[in-house]
Amino acid sequence: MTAPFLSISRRTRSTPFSRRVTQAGVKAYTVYNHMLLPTVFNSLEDDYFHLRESVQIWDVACERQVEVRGPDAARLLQLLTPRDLSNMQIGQCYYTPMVDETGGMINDPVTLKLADDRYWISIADSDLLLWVKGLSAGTRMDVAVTEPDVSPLAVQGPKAEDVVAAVFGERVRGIKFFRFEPMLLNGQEYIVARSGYSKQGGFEIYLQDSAFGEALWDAIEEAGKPHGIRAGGPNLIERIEGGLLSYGNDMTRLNTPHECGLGKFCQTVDAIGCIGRDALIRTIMEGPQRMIRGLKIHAKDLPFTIEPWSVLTDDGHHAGQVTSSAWSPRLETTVAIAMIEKDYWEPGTALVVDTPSGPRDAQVVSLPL
Ligand code: THG
Repeated sequence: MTAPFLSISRRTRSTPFSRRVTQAGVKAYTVYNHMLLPTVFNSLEDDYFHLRESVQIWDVACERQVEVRGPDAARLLQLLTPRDLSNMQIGQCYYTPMVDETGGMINDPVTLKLADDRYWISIADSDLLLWVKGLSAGTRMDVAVTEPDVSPLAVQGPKAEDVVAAVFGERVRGIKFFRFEPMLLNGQEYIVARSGYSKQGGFEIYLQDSAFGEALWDAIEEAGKPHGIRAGGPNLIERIEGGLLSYGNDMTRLNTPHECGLGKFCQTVDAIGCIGRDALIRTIMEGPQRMIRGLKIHAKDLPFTIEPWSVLTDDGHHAGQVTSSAWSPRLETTVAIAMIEKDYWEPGTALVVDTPSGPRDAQVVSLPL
């Protein structure tokens, strides 16, 4: 059976790097924030090993920025998240669960504080711009909410620091995890952050003018040549092993941040002003009924499906659902992210996954693997 392919049009927005991605031989895309996101270049497994050993350049322009600018910017940001932003410094990135008035996850972006009155919300795949514009208009806050011409380009992998230092200078080595600095290259300003959607280390470079996208790509590729740089993208195997969640896959509006294991990024009681605060405080009192866990599924070559797979106990009780899975060529097992009910979420618990190939034994594990 040949896999279906994606019809690309103007609605599947291209990026400032799309021509370079095509030239690099992209084999598969997904759509993220209505924009193309490359997922495979050689093969998922080959890309995975290369990412862990070398360095890759990723077109993650689909991580769109929602810019909030104006005197009420900090107040509007705190309305969106149960993470306490009161001590956030300029130059910091915060992983920020964002919730609606029921405490349900709306997005899990990285927020950058550029100035006391200016933030970028680097969003996952949901139309956060509309929610933020709606809240800002409805509460009559004094802010401008826009999607600026900003496109992140990620450099990920163990050699990333050498590559980014070769382009932007030795100063990048001093940037701490989840911090950023504005840096100049040929007269253009770029925001250089130590962050990215992999556990292999690296940077995200925020391009602020699409016209310079290919020049930036080329400078990184050139500097990366001695290190064996290749084009890549967020890798399904690597991100499951790393426990990095994918909004829309592993969590939806039906989940609280606590169910998503993001409780450590919430200070709900202190997050005064957060729209979901009352609802979340109620659910914190009850305690989460299910939580994100890793699973090792004892099976190979499981087919691709769209619907989550049911997780059961060996006597057939509902125990949860698998939301992401992939064969790990390193661990030689299928690794998965699953939402597991409270009675079964202890690591080591033996469960059964109802896969499209039939029932398969599985074990709850903690992430990262
Ligand atoms: N970078 C940027 N924007 C993004 C992503 C990104 N927007 C979409 C998506 N990714 C948002 N989701 C995540 C999920 C996990 C992390 C970042 C964004 C992440 N988590 C680390 C972890 O869990 O180990 C560290 C979090 C921390 O300690 O603060 O990096 O990747 N620009």
